[in-house]
Amino acid sequence: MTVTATHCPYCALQCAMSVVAAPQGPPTGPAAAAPEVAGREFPTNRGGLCRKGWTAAELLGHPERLTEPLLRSDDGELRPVSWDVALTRIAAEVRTAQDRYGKDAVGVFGGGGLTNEKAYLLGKFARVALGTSRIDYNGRFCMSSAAAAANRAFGLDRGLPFPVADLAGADTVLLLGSNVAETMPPFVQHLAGARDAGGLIVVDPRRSATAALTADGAGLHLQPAPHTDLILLLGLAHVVINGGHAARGYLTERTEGMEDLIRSVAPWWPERVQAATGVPAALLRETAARLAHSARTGSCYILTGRGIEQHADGTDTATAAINLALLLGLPGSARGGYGTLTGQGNGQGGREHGQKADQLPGYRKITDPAAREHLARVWGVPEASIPGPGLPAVELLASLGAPAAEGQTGGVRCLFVHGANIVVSAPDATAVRRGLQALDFLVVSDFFLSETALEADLVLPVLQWAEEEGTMTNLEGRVLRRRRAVSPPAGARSELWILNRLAALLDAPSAFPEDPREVFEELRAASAGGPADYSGITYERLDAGESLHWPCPQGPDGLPSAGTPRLFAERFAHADGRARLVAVRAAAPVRPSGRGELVLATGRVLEQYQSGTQTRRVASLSAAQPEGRLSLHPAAASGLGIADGDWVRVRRSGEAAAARASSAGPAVLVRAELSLSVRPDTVFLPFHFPGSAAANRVTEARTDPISGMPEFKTTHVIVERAPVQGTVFVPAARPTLAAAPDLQETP
Ligand SMILES: Nc1nc2c(c(=O)[nH]1)N[C@H]1C(S)=C(S)[C@@H](COP(=O)(O)OP(=O)(O)OC[C@H]3O[C@@H](n4cnc5c(=O)[nH]c(N)nc54)[C@H](O)[C@@H]3O)O[C@H]1N2
Ligand SMILES: Nc1nc2c(c(=O)[nH]1)N[C@H]1C(S)=C(S)[C@@H](COP(=O)(O)OP(=O)(O)OC[C@H]3O[C@@H](n4cnc5c(=O)[nH]c(N)nc54)[C@H](O)[C@@H]3O)O[C@H]1N2
Ligand code: SF4
Ligand SMILES: [Mo]
Repeated sequence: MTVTATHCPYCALQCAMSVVAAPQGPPTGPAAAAPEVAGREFPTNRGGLCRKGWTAAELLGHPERLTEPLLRSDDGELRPVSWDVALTRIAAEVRTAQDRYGKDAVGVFGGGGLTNEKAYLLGKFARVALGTSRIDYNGRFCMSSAAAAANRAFGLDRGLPFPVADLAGADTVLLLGSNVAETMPPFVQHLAGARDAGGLIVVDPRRSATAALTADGAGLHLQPAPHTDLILLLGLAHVVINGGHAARGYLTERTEGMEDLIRSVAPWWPERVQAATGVPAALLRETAARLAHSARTGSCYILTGRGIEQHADGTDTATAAINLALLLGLPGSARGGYGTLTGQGNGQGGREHGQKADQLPGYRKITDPAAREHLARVWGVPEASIPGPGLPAVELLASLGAPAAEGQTGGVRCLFVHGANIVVSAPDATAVRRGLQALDFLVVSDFFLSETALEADLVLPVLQWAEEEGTMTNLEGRVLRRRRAVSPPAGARSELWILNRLAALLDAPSAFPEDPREVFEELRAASAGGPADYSGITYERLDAGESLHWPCPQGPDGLPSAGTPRLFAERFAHADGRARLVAVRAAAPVRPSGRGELVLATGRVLEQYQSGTQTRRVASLSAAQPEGRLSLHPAAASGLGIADGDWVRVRRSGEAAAARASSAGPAVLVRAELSLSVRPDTVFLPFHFPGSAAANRVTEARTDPISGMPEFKTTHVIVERAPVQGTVFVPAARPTLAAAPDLQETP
């Protein structure tokens, strides 16, 4: 057996694991023992893994694994074809679409799970081989609000500007809209210090597993009405300022914008905040006092998750959290800090190397002339040939298949999807599926037949985590090596190989190496001098076990830096070195009308990951969470005549649906689970399940004007009892060459 040191395929904690596998052989075949994983010592997980990590080896050699390209034939079925046929067909479709409608008729949708090498080459492929501006990725649904807020406050966005292990010394941690106990279980050990000191403060409308960690004197749970965090944060800032707890010296020395900030929080005294959020004024005061005391005498951190970021005002809400941290003097100090908990495995690296519509590698802006010149040099192409900014994900998806007159650019007509399952995970998913069906050609690269792949004209089988080499950048901005532990099945190909072949067929004017190490060498040069500078990082240094956080420049003396575990100690990244307090204002909260309306919040459960393509195929995980269930408070349920286990229909409430009649999706049909963990005015549904259980059938494509983040966390809905007929759809059902059957309601 061989033992390979690598990291988990799933989330941004990137827990270290060893894969134990039979040497060289493919993981299938009766003779070879199935690969296994074990936790490995590492600062983020300290040997621990969660249930998803422990069972990750089941993805290797899985019977549903794709091993041949599949092309939709005239009868509508997906049928195996050779790689030659597949690639030649793609090149022809790209040429046809671009000749007819212009370069931007071809689009690319990437993912935050791709390695740095794949993300980088995909961005280059779009700009250089396709010449299109139309590229964006699922990180838009994930980190874009927190990123936009950090960029405007600090001049730089690295999720955690400090190593996770620093939290060990914290006596107070304010965790806003993050459920780490289910979304990053090994992370909980880093909260032990704060819990012991009674200082874990969780803000979540639900009594989540993480909120429950505050029990028995370990801390406080603030349970605001959904989508009122901005007001809550303005209220906390109000109390800190009025109580004389603002870090005056720090603010004068290191920040700009205090005057405006004071004015913006003045209208939010605790009793008014209580009326808007439901959080008692006394609890607000207690929280502010605790934070202020800890910031002065101990160690205090403020961390945010998707619960406050995935809103149509997510950038402003994340900004309000940063403002509070700055008021307390935390960012860049030895007394604590602020950070956001990045979600996807390479959610950090994936947002740095050019998959984003407005971005070039190294976290450079695509509109910056110097950045364009630099990339033009690295790529060996004229600067003018690099397209300008494209469309953020929701707009890109809204443009799919939009008609255009001959010779004019309309919407995207031909789309490449790499590492996202948008039929399940994008807002207003019914409209997204319609958009995919309106395309002239859809190419999906995946290793399983995801719900999005089921819509494709061509599916390309690619490599998964333990079959490939590359790098990932975790939630701390630490660059890690992903290593090949097993041989891929014959027939599957790496995405680097695919992009290399397609670039050649499209006569691309630059090289597209297929060797990950070579791609990383190019990425080093491409990122050099940018905010996310990787030029001092090499596979050799990573393989030697060095811990390297970006920025890690190659110094002028030729000596690489030791990386930057902690940012902002001396200065922030704005030209003048100072952070910006950006005054933000809250709109009046929109409460459910009371006419049977409830607020739907969506999110995650421990055993399922994202759209579920992977975890729904792991037996023990899908046994633990076989279907999406709607958490409903017993008081709300009895008013609606709903009992535990009843089937319920969830649809957008009348007004919202009528206003957007064209996009009003069909209802969600799931079973209700009565639970005291949700407020009586709120229901919760995980988004991991497809078909009639898909939460995103009812979410709307309403976005934050700054970040383009969709409003995933609040949708006003009507919930009714719904007798259903037909077999219960078991998501892990196989074979999967047919679409998941929708449940039918009895007439
Ligand atoms: N098991 C599992 N783990 C995962 C993932 C997964 O799919 N499954 N995905 C990974 C990824 S990509 C991400 S982005 C992270 C996400 O990790 P988290 O941010 O922890 O996950 P969510 O469940 O989306 O949301 C967190 C909490 O926000 C709360 N919430 C909802 N609305 C509001 C609100 O208005 N205000 C406040 N304060 N809270 C609210 C929800 O009740 C929920 O408990 O998880 C990563 N880890
Ligand atoms: N309602 C609601 N919707 C949400 C959210 C929410 O909280 N509520 N959260 C949002 C968030 S934070 C996120 S991150 C998104 C995630 O949503 P998705 O983008 O759908 O994420 P995944 O399910 O991880 O999809 C990744 C797909 O790519 C495949 N894949 C994995 N690795 C690779 C690779 O290396 N190459 C290729 N080609 N394919 C690969 C997987 O098999 C899977 O089919 O969902 C968003 N949608
Ligand atoms: S916490 Fe995240 S990285 Fe760690 S084992 Fe679980 S899914 Fe994998
Ligand atoms: Mo995410």
